[in-house]
Amino acid sequence: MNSYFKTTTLTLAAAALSVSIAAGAQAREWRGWNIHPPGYSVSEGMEEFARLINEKSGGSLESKVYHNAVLGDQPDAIQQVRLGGLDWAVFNMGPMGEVSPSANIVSLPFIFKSVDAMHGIMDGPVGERISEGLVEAGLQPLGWFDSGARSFYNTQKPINTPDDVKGMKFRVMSNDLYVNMVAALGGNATPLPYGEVFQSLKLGVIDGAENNYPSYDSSGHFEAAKYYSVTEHLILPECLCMNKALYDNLSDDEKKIVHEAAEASVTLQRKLWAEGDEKSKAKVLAAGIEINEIADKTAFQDAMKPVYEQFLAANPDLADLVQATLDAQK
Ligand code: BDP
Repeated sequence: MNSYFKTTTLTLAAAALSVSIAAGAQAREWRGWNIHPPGYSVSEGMEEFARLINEKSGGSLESKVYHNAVLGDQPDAIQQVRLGGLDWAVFNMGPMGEVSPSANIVSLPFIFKSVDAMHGIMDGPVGERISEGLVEAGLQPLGWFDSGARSFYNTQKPINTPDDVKGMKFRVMSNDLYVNMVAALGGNATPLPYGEVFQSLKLGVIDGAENNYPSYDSSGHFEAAKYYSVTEHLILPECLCMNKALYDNLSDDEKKIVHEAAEASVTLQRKLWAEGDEKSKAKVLAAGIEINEIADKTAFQDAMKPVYEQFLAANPDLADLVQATLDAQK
């Protein structure tokens, strides 16, 4: 080997090494937290986000989804994404109320008349204020996923009126508003991690819980609690979001990639959500679940008055936002 060739080869090898080191250093894997199993609409949407980030950046950004809450329970994961221990996630807006008071607007029972109304609100000025609150809490929202409407289910009987809830014990997500919500119906609520609900239903530690059809299905809760009563008391969006500092440090091109990936993943998730909602309802019905519709929900809505009053007394600065949300649906 002549010396010119040798030097050139060495130089090229060194250059290749430094490129790969640089790429390696840049492409620190962004860990995405997910509570759901693979195949669930949220999981598919997140996979799409990660795939597009990797693809559009040509590998200079790298992202991966960790399903089934293997990186921790939701309230902890929210703290982790705020602090940068985790990089991104899809969080239900329920437990987000604990880190940002304005996020709690969506957790006021019956505040949205329909999923469409919720979308309209989240895409408008109220959604903007909620996003600002999350940004202040260290979370950069990138898009809103669907999670339909939540209803009560239990091991004992159909719920038709608030009276039927009296004395029953329900699991709720981590948020005081939900404890107050169940109390206002005469029941008891206990916040429990999602992963503990099935066993708690089986053991009779709780009588019921509340969720949408796809989660009632994928969690297997329908096998333990066969009475599903369509109260639709909460219509909660879910937030595709990332650590704010991580987002702020991205270049404009990288931010563009992140936003494009988020937009595509939201579109996919919402489509899969609509399909999955129907499929799960059909599946639990076929499994022998008893579903009761509640034609007139007025009694449930009226019972929520003290929940609103308590919330507004504790958060007087959010009164205009609550009013704007209600007015926008008149
Ligand atoms: C599901 C949400 C998930 C929640 C879960 C729960 O998608 O984020 O953690 O409900 O009830 O519908 O905890």
